[in-house]
Amino acid sequence: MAQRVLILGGDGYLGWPTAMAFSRAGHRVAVVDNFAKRQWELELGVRPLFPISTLHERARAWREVSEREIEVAIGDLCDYGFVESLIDQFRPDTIIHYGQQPSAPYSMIDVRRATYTQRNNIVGNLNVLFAIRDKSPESHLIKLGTMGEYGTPNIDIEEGYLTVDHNGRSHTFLYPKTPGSLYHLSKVHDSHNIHFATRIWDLRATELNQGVVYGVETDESALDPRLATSFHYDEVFGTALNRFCVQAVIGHPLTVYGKGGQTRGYLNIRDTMACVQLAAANPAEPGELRIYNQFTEQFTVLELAERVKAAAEHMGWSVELSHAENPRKESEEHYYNAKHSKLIDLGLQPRLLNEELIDTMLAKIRDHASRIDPSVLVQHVRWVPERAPAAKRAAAPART
Ligand code: USQ
Repeated sequence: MAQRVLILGGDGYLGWPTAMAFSRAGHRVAVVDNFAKRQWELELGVRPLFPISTLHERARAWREVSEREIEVAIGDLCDYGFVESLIDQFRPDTIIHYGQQPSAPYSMIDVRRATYTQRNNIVGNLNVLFAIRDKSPESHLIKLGTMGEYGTPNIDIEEGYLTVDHNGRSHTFLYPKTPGSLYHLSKVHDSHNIHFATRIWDLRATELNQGVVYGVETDESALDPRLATSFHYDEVFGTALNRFCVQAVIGHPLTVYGKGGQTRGYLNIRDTMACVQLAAANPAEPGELRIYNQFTEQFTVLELAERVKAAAEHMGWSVELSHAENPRKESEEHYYNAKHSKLIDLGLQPRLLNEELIDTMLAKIRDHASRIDPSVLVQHVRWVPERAPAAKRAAAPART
């Protein structure tokens, strides 16, 4: 059934392709953005690999290509008046919330970026929850969470909840979180706020705890260069596999951080489109927070780099791996077993990572190789600031 779908963060890597996918499926779609991502790009001196049109140009191009409309609204989710009137006027059946600062390294640059990330993400999300409560309580919120909320605990990761037996009694809690960056922590706070809103106000919400997304295009973005998605490969906004593919194309050693045993869930950007559509077609009930772990396979970063190296070598390129010093503080060898069956049960048919898929990525990236700026591959964002060498630190006076 056709829905009214409001996409927050509709100018981004996932938001814009999601808008086109829902529009093509016959839904009425509106996108919202404040262009913050374009501002962060300017601030850090990076840009997406493929040339990206303005949001209005993208919407016009979509109209030409598909003969369908994507409505555009510009505004900041931290401005409650804007969010309230938007939701009041559009009365969405489904709200898909991508409108957040999405980079772990960005949140770890300094206190300004850390507080900005948490304020922007948490306040924006709370504004959305209040506006749904007061203006459109039947709307189903689909919130992009992240697998990184769980961290890498030494037990199996369940889909959202954990039942704890304690002193002969039992209770089901949100799964305990041990995230590895201040960005991931902002999403943990969001999860608690959404859980609260479903428990106390009977809102309906689905949280998609998504793994690391890779891929250069979706079925819709491939229709016309003006519909391209904003693919990043720099240290701050690029994700692991996307970065390794760009590095392979220009002969830069693949930057495996530390030992490379860091295991994460991964999924193709086309599967993100499929998962979000499944979540919209199967809304949560009032008072319910559904949580899906949204990834299709898990890899260590070393396995990912080796796969890219093998694919590139079959194309006749020589590729090296560099075990660069890890700029992050994270376990480089650990247990990882995250459940992810609920979206499969709803009908997801995963597109698994194979050599053909990596070849397609490498070929498309090679076509834009002249736009690659090698200087942004390593930007020296560190989780723990480097300390001055001991000799330079003033010696503490000895106790007597
Ligand atoms: N890594 C490398 N070399 C690189 C880049 C990354 O070894 O050049 C490692 C990282 O240290 C980490 C793993 O690869 O262990 C994944 O890093 P990433 O940068 O691909 O992804 P991450 O920072 O975890 O964040 C990304 C998205 C974020 C989303 C998250 C899903 O930027 O928005 O929430 O993936 S998840 O990782 O499951 O939390």
